[in-house]
Amino acid sequence: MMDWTKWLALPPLASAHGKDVDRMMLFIHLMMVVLFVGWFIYFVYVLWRFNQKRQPKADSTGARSHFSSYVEGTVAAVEIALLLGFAIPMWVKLNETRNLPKPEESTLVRITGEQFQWYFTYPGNDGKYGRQNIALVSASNPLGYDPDDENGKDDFTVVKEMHVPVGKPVLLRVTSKDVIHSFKAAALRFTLDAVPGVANTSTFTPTRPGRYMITCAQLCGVGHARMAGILYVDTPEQYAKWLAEKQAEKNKPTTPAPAPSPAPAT
Ligand SMILES: [Cu+2]
Repeated sequence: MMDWTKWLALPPLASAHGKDVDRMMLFIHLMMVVLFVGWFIYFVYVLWRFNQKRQPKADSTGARSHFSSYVEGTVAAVEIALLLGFAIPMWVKLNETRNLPKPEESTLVRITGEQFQWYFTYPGNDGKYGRQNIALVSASNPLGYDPDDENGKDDFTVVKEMHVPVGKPVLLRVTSKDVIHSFKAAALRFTLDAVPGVANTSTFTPTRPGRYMITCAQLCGVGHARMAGILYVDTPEQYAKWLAEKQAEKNKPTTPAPAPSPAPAT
């Protein structure tokens, strides 16, 4: 079957839920085409019917038949049908997106927006994040993670590039350090606002390995346009390799070794 959503010339689709988004956009565009063509035909008809030759004198009485009432009734009926048949199922669908996958079965990523870049924080092998404390925020600890928290020992943060494995739900928590940003990955048909003081959660499942553009979808200042990043949808092997690299970087001592800590449980 022909895939009509190709007509929209959107970026190649790379998420499981994206098909529904594309179908909705196609449907909205088709309805706009109907409205545009319909009104255009009516406009041309009015130019012809009421030009000076056919209608030399203004008619102050107006419509005498019930025709216009029938038209109005029909328009109202169509709108009610659209509301019941289109909008309400959409709201139900929207509600379904609030059913988040289990953290144990997902790739966890915390995304933090800042003028003008994205931070991506991963919980490491234990799947648990360390505590955050605003008093700890500094140039070397931009997100204020508590270095003494055991859960945070294997956490790591990267900027501008995000990696996720293909085929596994990604569970996101998106927030901002300063102004309102919006995390957007067009190929995944995914956008989620990053609001300071609010932790927005949502999910998507990437379906195609590749590199995709991340942008900020909320005008947030002079550097808004360069607040871009790259989303790498990796094969499970690539992702495991990347994770291992990041973990090794994290464990490399950069300062004199701190007091010995218990060996990480495996
Ligand atoms: Cu922004």
